[in-house]
Amino acid sequence: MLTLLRHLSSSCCYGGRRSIATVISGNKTSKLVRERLKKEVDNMKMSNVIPSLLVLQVGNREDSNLYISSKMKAAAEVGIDAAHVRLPNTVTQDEVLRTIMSANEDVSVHGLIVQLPLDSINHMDVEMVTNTVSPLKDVDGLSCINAGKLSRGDLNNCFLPCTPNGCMELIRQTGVSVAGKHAVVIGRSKIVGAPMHDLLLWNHATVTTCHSKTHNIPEEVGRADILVVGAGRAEMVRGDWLKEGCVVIDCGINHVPDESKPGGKRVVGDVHYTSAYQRAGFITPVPGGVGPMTVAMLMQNTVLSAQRVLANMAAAGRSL
Ligand code: NAP
Ligand code: LUD
Repeated sequence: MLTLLRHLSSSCCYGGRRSIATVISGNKTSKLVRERLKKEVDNMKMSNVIPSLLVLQVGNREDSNLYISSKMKAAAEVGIDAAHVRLPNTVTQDEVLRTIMSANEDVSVHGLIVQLPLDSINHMDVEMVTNTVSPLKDVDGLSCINAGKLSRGDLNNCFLPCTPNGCMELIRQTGVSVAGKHAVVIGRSKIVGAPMHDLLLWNHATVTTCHSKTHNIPEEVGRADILVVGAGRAEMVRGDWLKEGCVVIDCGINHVPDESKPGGKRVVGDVHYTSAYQRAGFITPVPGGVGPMTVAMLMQNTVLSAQRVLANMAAAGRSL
């Protein structure tokens, strides 16, 4: 009975007001992506190419360790040959750049990422570090070459940043078309907000991007058919800001105190889930939403990079 009520209420107005949203699971969607990639990797093995990924970490942040271990686990599942190199927090910028350049030159490495933030006692120019990664191996899509291509709509000729690309995949799961919709992004960072804006724009949405200086964010949010939030502010977006039936994608990962939990804290998003759930048409949970998709999209980019290498080898062979 409850299932029937939920079905009715998520697809139409019930009792005069629309209620609960459909939850878009990143856990389930990322599993489907990993299964598809595993088949692609198995096919590539016949050509003797195994996609390989190098994850470079500076220092020893607990959150980075967790995210990298998810990436290593996903890689093993898909059949990607992945290595994790952790440099101590005493490393100099020159040593970091040298490590990146040697991976750039290593033909057996298809994908290279530098996990952020850098945890070092020495000064690091993050822009210089991310831009030292060869654009051809930049499976995080963070170098200015790949970001520039994305900003100009050259989507098929670059690596798309993993978190925004994962958000697009989750939006696709809803069946809601992006073209012509009003999308609102909260945040304009290089890793989430700015590329999210670009991806929505080139998928033909009309996009408003909000940031810390935006006046009246609730009013902007109220116009969104599709809302993507990456502000790093626990439960900032309230349900009563939302347009009824909208798509809500929550990138936020925030730790808030919770005495009832073993570690004394729990993870919440940038959206107040319980109130948003009452008003949205679709919503992603935290955890289990965007996070696992970030990992899956990194695997996808790594496989794509190896496939591009293979295609170039085949083209070179043909021209001999
Ligand atoms: P960031 O670099 O700190 O950027 C935050 C952005 O939000 C900035 O553009 C900032 O505006 C804006 N902002 C901050 N407070 C705001 C407010 N009160 N109102 C409006 N805009 C506000 O953070 P990030 O790296 O983009 O990450 C954002 C969140 O996503 C964090 O919780 C992070 O942990 C999470 N994240 C999750 C994933 C994932 O895979 N799930 C991946 C990456 C990040 P200004 O530009 O004006 O400062
Ligand atoms: N740097 C990332 N820094 C941080 N959550 C991730 C992430 C997995 N260069 C570079 O990996 O793409 C990156 N490239 N990022 N992030 C955040 C960001 C980076 C965040 C969450 C998860 C990767 C993830 O799997 C799970 C979930 O949301 O269900 C668990 C969340 C938890 O803390 O319990």
